Amino acid sequence: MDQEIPITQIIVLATRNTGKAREFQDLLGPLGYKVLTAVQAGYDKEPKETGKTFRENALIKAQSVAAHVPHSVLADDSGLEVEVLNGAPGVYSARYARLGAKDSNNRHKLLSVLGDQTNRRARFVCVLCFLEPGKEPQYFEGLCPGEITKEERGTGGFGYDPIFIPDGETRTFGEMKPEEKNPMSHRGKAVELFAKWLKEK
Ligand code: ITT
Repeated sequence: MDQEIPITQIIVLATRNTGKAREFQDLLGPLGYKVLTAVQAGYDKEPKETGKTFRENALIKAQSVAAHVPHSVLADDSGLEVEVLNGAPGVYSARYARLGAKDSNNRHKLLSVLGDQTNRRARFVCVLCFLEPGKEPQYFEGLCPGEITKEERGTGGFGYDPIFIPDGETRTFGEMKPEEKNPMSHRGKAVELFAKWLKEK
């Protein structure tokens, strides 16, 4: 039962993105931590992501939740950087089509901006910020390079998954099962570093 779990064993996720939350449950559950979303921990506000870097935004999100819960908090700021677009949409990935856009709007916008462009190189970036009460923030970063497709393929995952093929694969993330995507994704790699740090501390 929740009451029996020491407070240090609980990690609160500072995200309102259900796709991310699902992946964190899969990735962190096996490490023995009880993972709660901010909403489950009793906090349901969303901070303004005013940072210019993934790191700044991850810290903003972690601090906003940490101020309201007595647990360790993990925030994720992530996005897609496209080479011919000089790294766009980057930190604006969630609001590429417009503020409050649906994932499908963002994907359609990217496919139409790229058109027949032959250089379709891109990479996913994930920066995690872990905040323990009274301690300095810790950051962990993961990258996943790949290519943008010309059309959507698959319905798995979230965000840009149906139009992203990671290097070394022929299928999009949208065509993969979570257990296939997670170990090679930007988030999976960042969590791997985080898990190593947790084990060593
Ligand atoms: P929170 O801030 O509440 O965590 P968010 O969706 O606004 O949710 P971000 O600001 O970090 O989060 O935006 C990340 C966007 O980048 C996300 O909405 C997706 O469009 C995209 N993205 C990040 N990781 C992804 C992944 O694993 N697969 C597909 N798209 C991803």
